[in-house]
Amino acid sequence: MIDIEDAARLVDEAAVKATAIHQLTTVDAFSVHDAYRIQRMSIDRRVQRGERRIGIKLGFTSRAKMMQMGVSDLIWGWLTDAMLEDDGGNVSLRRFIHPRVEPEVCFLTRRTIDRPLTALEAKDYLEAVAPAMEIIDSRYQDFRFTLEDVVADNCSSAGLVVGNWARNLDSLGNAGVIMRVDGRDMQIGSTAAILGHPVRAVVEASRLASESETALPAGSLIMAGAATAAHPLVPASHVQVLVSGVGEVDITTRL
Ligand code: OOG
Ligand code: MG
Repeated sequence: MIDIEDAARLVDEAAVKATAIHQLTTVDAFSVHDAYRIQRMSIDRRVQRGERRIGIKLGFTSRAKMMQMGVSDLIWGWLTDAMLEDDGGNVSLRRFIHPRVEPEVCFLTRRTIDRPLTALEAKDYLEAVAPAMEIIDSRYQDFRFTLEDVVADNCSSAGLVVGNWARNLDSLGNAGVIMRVDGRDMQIGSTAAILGHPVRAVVEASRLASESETALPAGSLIMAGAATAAHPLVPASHVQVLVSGVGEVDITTRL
């Protein structure tokens, strides 16, 4: 049987040291439920080091991502303040193993979410939306994992960049999304790829959080999941994510 505490230490240390580890499931099979226990314990370790939880992320909310990674269940993980990078900033890639970048949208909540919400209700719980990038960095060798592995590894969550907040959520249902690297459009999609409408990510977040008896305080961030496949993030590049009607966000990278 897997030792939850050992597993949490392994994924946490891999992140801290930016050194890949073998998939946990190759040693011991474990359930998705146990994977979330490992995830929670690994986040507790971060909190003990002084990091603060700032919200949650959803993963595999689009077909493009499910196909890219071969995993088809919705997953969720935690975001902490240490993961935040500045919009327009210069991001050092030293703290990552093999980072990838994804075009996303990020929601800011305005009321505590402590029960499952319907799509109609969800909008009332939201303050604003912003164009965003997620930097994912699986702690597993070759960026390969099973559903249980990736959940235990906090869903590859490693960094996020959030652009300016927009109050108008109306144009969000089918907004064009472009991820541009050094001026070239590497990924093109639509926010409709995110569960049909990104607000559904908030519905799913409310369901998943309630199932695990977690309340999301007002002012939390919810990353809706990538609208397209992820792209490798390499040093000395300029990455932009443009979401029509919402705005854009960009970073440059260095070693
Ligand atoms: C897992 C995280 C997936 C998304 O936006 O779908 C994710 C991974 O692909 O490593 O963040
Ligand atoms: Mg993501």
